[in-house]
Amino acid sequence: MERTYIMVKPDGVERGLVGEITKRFENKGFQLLALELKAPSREHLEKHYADLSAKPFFGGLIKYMTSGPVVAMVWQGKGVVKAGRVLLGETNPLASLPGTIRGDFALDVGRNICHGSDSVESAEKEIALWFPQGVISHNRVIEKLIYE
Ligand code: 3AN
Repeated sequence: MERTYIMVKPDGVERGLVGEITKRFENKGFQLLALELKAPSREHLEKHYADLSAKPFFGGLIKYMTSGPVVAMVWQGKGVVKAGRVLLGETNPLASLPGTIRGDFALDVGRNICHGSDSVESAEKEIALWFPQGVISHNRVIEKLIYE
């Protein structure tokens, strides 16, 4: 079953949006496999955002991401990587439709509340980086109400 890494960024935690974001993934039917409030180091975030290291906003991004704790989560379910990105909205919140997390709660690309893996491959890399101890696989009794 597909898994993705979702993270509420420091602005989302500070603004009290952890429950709101988590609720949307639960409502959709996805299954929570891991959740932890973390204060990642600069080095850890530089690994997470390694693909963006040449971007002009990289310094500001790392500074913002170390400005407070984040909530790291792993969600599982059918098509969860792509569907998670749909729930989040576009990178630029102003281009995000109402009904999406960024569309409903954010204005600025540099304060866009949440992160979601952009492919199955990067999801597995990010899950290994943020949860090296592994996640909790468990069977839900409601599975037959969600999947045909
Ligand atoms: P996404 O988070 O939607 O996958 P990425 O991976 O392109 O988008 O960017 C990662 C993060 O870098 C974004 N969530 C945002 O916080 C920041 N970012 C992206 N583009 C910009 C930009 N033009 N200016 C400032 N920050 C940016």
